[in-house]
Formats: sequence, C-alpha cells, structure tokens
Amino acid sequence: MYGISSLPSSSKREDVLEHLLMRVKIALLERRDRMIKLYALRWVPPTIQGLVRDLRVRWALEEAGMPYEEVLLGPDDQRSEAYRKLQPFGQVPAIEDEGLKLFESGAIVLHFAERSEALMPRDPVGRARMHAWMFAAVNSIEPAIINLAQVDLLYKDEEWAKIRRPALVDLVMNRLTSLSTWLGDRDYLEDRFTAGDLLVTTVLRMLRHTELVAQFPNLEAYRKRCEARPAFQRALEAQMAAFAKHAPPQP
Ligand SMILES: N[C@@H](CCC(=O)N[C@@H](CS)C(=O)NCC(=O)O)C(=O)O
Repeated sequence: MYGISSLPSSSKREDVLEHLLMRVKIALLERRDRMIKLYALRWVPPTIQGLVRDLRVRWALEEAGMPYEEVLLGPDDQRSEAYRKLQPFGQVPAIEDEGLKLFESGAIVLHFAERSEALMPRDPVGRARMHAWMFAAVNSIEPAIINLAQVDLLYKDEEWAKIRRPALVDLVMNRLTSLSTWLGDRDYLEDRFTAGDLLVTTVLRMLRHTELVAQFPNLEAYRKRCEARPAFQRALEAQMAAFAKHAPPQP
C-alpha cells in the first residue's frame, strides 16, 4: 500500500491527467483518420431510395463488422474536381480506406471481402466462384435490369420507351430464368453466403417496382433470405436515415 506521502502532489496529478487526456485525444484523431470513409448521396427521390449503390458497400461493411463514417454528397460535390479525383464519373459509391481511394461498387465490395471471411471463403475455389458471381451480378444481370428500371422509372411516358420495354422485359426474364434454374433449392448461389449473393441481391432489388422476381418463387425467397440478414437491415436503415435527415422541405 502507498502512504499519503507517496501520492503525486496535486500539480503533478494535473500533469499526469493532462498527459493522459492528450494521449486519448491523439488516439481518437488517429482512429478517425483510419476510419473507412464511404461517399454516398445526401438525398434521392423515394423511388430510388434503398437502391442507391452505396447500399452494397454499407452491407459489406456491416457483414464484415468494419465501422465506417459516411460523407454525404450533393450535386455540386459530385461535380467538383476534388470528388472526381475519388470517383472519375462523379458517381457513388467511393471510399477512402487508409489512404486507398476506390470507386465502383463491385471493386469496393471485393476489397472488403478480401479482408473478411464473412464475405469471402478462404479456399481458392470458393474465392474464384465468388468472383464469378460478383462479375455475373454487375456484368450479366445488372445491365438488363438497370435498363428496364430506367425505362420504367425515368422515361415511362416516352414513345421510344414504350417500344423498347417488351424487349427489355424479355431479356430480364431470360436472366431471371437462368438464375432461378441455377439456384434451384439452395439457400445461396454457392454453399454459403458470399459477396456474390450480396451483389446479386442488390441487383434483384432494382426490380422491386415490378412483379418479375415474384414469378420465380425460389428467387423471391432467396432475395428475402438475403435481405433478412441483420447486416443488410442495418445497412438499409443507415442509407434511409441519411435520406430522411436531408429530405428537402415539402412545398
Ligand atoms: N458502376 C458504378 C455505377 C455507379 C452509379 O451509377 N451510381 C449512381 C447511384 S446508384 C450515381 O451515382 N448516379 C449519379 C450520377 O450518375 O450522376 C458502380 O457500381 O459503382
């Protein structure tokens, strides 16, 4: 036990406290610098809320248990020279992770998948299969679906859109049929949840304004199974919270 005389004098105690406080402040600043920054949109109209592609990254980070801070952008920020250095096309998402600047949702999800077994199997075959599904999501499935979604949500009254739509529906149905056949009665595209399922699910969500996915009960159940994951729920909640906070005033 220490006697009274061995306790530091009060001025010494203040020095020690000040020193400790400074150490805590430095640690906090360092942590902030190391924190993953996710660039997302401040607000979008309700028709596309819950579909914006930063959702993929939020979901991946939630699955991996990696904390992040969001940087919300308005149209001027997207156009700015500074942001174009992060995302050459002025789109979202983009991230900064310990000095690495990265864009393209697929590349960002892959970057985090490589750091988390929650998203990517560690065996080479499992990894390669996950890569294939990630590419399939953004390259084979998404283009057809995004074309249809754009016609329906942005141009539905245009004559050209009315003419183009049936062929787009055919193409989407073709992709959904193939996906449904592959999935069969599995829970996930391979033998466990991976970043491939994450991307495919976010792509299927883009058809939420139609009944097309519902025509394939196994695909519909798959989408719901993936969306029921707590990490997805937290990601969606975070995206929606940002939109709610920055909603323009009602006229
Ligand atoms: N291939 C890109 C597409 C990014 C993209 O289209 N982002 C949309 C939001 S989901 C966007 O930023 N749109 C605004 C714009 O194009 O100006 C990716 O997957 O990251």
